[in-house]
Amino acid sequence: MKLIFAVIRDKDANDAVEELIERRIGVTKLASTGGFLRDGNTTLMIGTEDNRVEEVMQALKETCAKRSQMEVVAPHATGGVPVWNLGYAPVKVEVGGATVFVLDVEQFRKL
Ligand code: 2BA
Repeated sequence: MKLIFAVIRDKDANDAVEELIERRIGVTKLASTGGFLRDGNTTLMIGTEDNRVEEVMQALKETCAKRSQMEVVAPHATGGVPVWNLGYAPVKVEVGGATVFVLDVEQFRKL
């Protein structure tokens, strides 16, 4: 058995959990904070059979992989300076990504 820790973006967490639950893979969602940015992120704790690790990776890739997406930048994102032309301009930003650790589980018991 393996225990997988996946550090993902908060925004991707619901999709990732739904995808795992749909595949009948157990998951616990933990609120976490990145040491570098000191910003909130989500850590998923996933216990699964060895032969399903790749399926978990696939589920995480589908829901959390790094991708570019168009986002509308609100005026405050310009640093408080009103920029009429840029106020609500859609810009391409990179979102998502997952940092994944796979550990061997010595014992798994439910007491
Ligand atoms: P990522 O490398 O994608 O890491 C995203 C989050 O994953 C990290 O958030 C942290 O919560 C977790 N993580 C990454 N590597 C880990 C590890 N070896 N052990 C445990 N947890 C780990 P943050 O620490 O807030 O980092 C956010 C992003 O800042 C990182 O994205 C990376 O692009 C950048 N970064 C992190 N440390 C850096 C450093 N020393 N210098 C420059 N950039 C750094």
